[in-house]
Amino acid sequence: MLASSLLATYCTELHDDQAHKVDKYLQCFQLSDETLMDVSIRFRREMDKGLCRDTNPTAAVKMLPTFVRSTPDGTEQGEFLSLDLGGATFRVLLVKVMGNDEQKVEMENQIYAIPEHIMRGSGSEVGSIHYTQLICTVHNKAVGACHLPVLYMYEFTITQIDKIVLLSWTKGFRLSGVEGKDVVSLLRESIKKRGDFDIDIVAVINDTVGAMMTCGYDDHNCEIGLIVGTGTNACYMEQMRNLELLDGDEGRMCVNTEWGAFGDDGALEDLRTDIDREIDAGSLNPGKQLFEKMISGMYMGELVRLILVRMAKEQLLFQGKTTAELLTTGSFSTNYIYAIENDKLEGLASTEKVLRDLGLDLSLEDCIVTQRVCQIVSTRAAHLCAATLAAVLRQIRDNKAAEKLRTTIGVDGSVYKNHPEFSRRLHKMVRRLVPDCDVRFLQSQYGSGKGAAMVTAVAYRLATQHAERQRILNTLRLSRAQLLDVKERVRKEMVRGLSKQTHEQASVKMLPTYVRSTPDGTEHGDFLALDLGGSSFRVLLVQVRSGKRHKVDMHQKIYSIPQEIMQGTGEELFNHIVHCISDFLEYMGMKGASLPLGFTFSFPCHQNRLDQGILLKWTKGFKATGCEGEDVVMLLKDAVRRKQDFDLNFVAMVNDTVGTMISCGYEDPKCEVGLIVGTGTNVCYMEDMKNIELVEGDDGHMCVNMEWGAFGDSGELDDFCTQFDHMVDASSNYPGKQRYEKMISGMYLGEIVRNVLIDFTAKGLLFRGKLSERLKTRGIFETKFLSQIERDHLAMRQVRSILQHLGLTSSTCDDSVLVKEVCTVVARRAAQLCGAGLAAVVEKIRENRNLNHLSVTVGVDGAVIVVQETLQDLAPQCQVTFHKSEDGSGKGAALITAVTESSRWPKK
Ligand code: 0WK
Ligand code: 0WK
Ligand code: BGC
Ligand code: BGC
Repeated sequence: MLASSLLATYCTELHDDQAHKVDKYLQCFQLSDETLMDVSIRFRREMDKGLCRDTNPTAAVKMLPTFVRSTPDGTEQGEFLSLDLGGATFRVLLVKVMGNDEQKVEMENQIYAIPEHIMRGSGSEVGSIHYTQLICTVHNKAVGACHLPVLYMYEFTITQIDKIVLLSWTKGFRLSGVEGKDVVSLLRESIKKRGDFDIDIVAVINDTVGAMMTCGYDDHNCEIGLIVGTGTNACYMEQMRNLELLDGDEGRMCVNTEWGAFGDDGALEDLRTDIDREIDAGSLNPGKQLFEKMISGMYMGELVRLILVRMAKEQLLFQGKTTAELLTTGSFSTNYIYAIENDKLEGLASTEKVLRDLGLDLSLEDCIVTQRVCQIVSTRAAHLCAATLAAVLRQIRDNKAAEKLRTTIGVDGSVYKNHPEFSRRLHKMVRRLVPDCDVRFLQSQYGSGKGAAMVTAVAYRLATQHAERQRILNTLRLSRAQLLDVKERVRKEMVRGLSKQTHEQASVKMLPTYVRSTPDGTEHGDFLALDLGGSSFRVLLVQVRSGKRHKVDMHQKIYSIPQEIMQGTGEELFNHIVHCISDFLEYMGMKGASLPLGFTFSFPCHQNRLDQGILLKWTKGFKATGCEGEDVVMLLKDAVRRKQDFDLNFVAMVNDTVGTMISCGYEDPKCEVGLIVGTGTNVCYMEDMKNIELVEGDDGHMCVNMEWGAFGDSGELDDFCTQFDHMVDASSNYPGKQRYEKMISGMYLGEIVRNVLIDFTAKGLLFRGKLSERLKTRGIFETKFLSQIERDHLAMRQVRSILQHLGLTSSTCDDSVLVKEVCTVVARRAAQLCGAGLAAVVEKIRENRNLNHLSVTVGVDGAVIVVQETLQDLAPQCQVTFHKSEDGSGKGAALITAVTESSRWPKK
């Protein structure tokens, strides 16, 4: 034994000489940062090939989907049996997961060695009987014959979470009759053959996934799993949109990279040394798992042995002598390396012991050289692992479009755990290769068994949560029968609104507008138009030219209506309106001009003639006092008089739906319906005079402003109203009013979504049950977010940035998918309800005219939705074209003024 004092004196300079000699000899094993960066870039390319549907079949790195779509969030719970077939051992575990406040995991397990003859025997007989025997002992001891979800993990292709086809054996395994087979049914068969217990195999995962999930339970940032043990491999949470092998773009799924096969297509040929080729040639699977053979524990010791043999043969070691032991494959175990590299002096002592046990006659130099060889081989392994890990980290960073990525890697495996320097070297090189990633390495304390239990617990949690979410969302999903029912009910209310007898009680008021036809192109002149909509006030100069020059030119200015004006006194509101008109006339240099004026006023008004409108009630955000029951034309004129700044030649007042219909009718004479879906919603259409009992005369047509926003105010929609509709109504300006509008229009959709999100969060179905203060704020989830999020091509990360804007900074990718689903469901219901109402309208027009087939155009305005699909389905005999109004209804108001001026219609 070399005395330690002796060692100390000799070491330093002797050590450096020998080390230098070895460094020179093993230059090809020492990879520069540039080379490692290049390996990282090559691996990233391989990842893309594996993810891509076309190149996957030929890709060396298979990027296998795992069907694990989410990591633990701490609410998981249940009892599970876990089977963990790892590199070196087989474990059977009983895992108890206590979620929520307790948040702890209790485990009982037993570890079994896997005899060589089992590893190399035939799969069906030997393997399964052996395992089932072991399972039985744990199972019966723990729980007796009850059904417990079982986890089983190895490297194979997963087609669904419990159907597993083994791609190829790796490491020391070579059982016959298993590759290409579904290992779950093999296990089920063996258990059935035994017949003394039964287990319910719920999920099968790879050990990297187990490691990620095990660590994910304690650190929710964990989205990568790394194994450096007998074999090596990594998995990570990839964006579904990059997983071309599977359908669906939303959310994430864990991908098992199977990076052990990196290089099997020659991608590492320039870096593999002769020693690597010798290892591969002598392995169970030549040409396969080439990257693994440069890194993992099954091969590291052998790499060192082959180098020592070569150096001995080249007289660089052991005075050129070798021994039968040294020449024996596998005689230099990787465990030796852990001891040899323990620390300089102790390590040297271990080196001496290992080499003496190999029958070698040796010197201090030989020990120092051997120690250096171990260092070089294990350092290369750590650095190569860092290079491929860096590629995975960059992929995740780019997926998140994050400046700086902060993430956690769950690690397991005997090399990472037992090698004294491996983890430090790995961390250091990762930091050097991806300095913009803040990476935490979390060593798995309990092996993948716990993680495997997590997968099932998470799968159960996801399934339970999904079922609960769908149960709630189903209350917002309408069937065709329900939509047909809505159509019938709207139709019934239309008839009640038109009839003198039932008009008062009808919720849909069917207000006559005194607009008797659509423009015919003869309109001509300059007009002033005012357009008080839902979200803004416009003043327009509209120049209508008839004949050949048939066109409309417009100059307009848009003014906002501050909340305090909307909800102040009527006088303040109309003063504000007059102030804007004055500003516009100033801006247009038309102060002295007195042009005929048309006023679009988008609120329910009873009209007895075109230039008068009694406001029935305010809707949307308006609440100005002293207006309801008043003639708003008079209120405007009073305000003009108060201002004494200009005069108005008031001609017509129309609802915005009428303005929109007329505006679109100017381009498309078939436009006989006006639809607004904006802050509020409403429809008008050309009705037969004979059906409008409130107005004298049966000839011809008149446009009727349905004010359909109020449909449901007499309970017609109660059986469709959800808890969320009731919440929105209760906190609105007019509880119990405008019920249909509150299920369709822009002022309310965001609020419905916000209330659903709050309910989901309160039930722990979203945002991990953590509600942000901002989300509690009424109106914070604007409807514009809904339409943005709903937009198909909007990537999840944009959804996330909207959620971040709402103070939901810790929302996950899954949360974004769910928020998008809620937006889609709420928007779709609004579109369908609107479509059902419109189907009632166009069907009425068709029946009014005894037509089998009606072709009609609907002029549309407002910032929200399209309803084609439902309308086509519920009114198949009507061919409806939607004409988006580009110029707003102000133009319509001007055209009506023009028609009135040309006294083509009676004012009343
Ligand atoms: C412990 C895990 C097991 C994994 C093993 C890898 O529980 O699933 O396969 O680590 O390390 P090895 O046993 O190959 O060193
Ligand atoms: C633009 C029209 C206006 C109408 C508005 C509705 O010119 O008359 O009231 O659309 O959309 P909102 O402003 O409510 O989104
Ligand atoms: C297998 C992987 C496994 C890794 C670590 C490799 O040989 O192919 O599926 O994750 O070893 O155990
Ligand atoms: C009003 C209607 C208007 C609609 C669209 C509703 O709140 O009652 O008059 O047409 O909003 O702006």
